[in-house]
Amino acid sequence: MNVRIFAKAHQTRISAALVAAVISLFSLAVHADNHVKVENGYIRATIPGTNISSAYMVITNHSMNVKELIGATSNISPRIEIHEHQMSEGMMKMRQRESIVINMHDAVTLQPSGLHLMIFELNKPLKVGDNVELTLQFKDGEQLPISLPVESIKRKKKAKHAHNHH
Ligand SMILES: [Cu+2]
Repeated sequence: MNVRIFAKAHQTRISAALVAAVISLFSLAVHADNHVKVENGYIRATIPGTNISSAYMVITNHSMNVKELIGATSNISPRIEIHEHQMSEGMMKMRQRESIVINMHDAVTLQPSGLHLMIFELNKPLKVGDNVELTLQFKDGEQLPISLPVESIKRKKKAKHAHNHH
């Protein structure tokens, strides 16, 4: 009799802990909603005599929705486009894209020879060590401000290496 009562009390305590765990998981999920994370970002230093650059980064969608990147804005340039390098008839060609779709819990990598943000008409040269503020624009209206370090073209190899380990 005593044993049975003890067992029942114990069981009640477990289910209360379980409910608390479920509640905290649920609030974590709500908190993560609309959360897009940008990592490993950088922007290329300008080559003397040019006024263009490109930006690279890994964008991860931790939100509960499909996110669609439709562009970026910055006070360093009036014109930033989404570009993609593609092999076509044995030639590497660059074309503009309307957007990049990032599925739920998925990530896209903007990298040399792939997807990138192409920055035209820079109003000043970008030097290694500078930081550039960009705002990513999403189709659902979200605006995500990011800060990217300016890095030399040599970063290319390093980024590829890091990606292989991912
Ligand atoms: Cu481009």
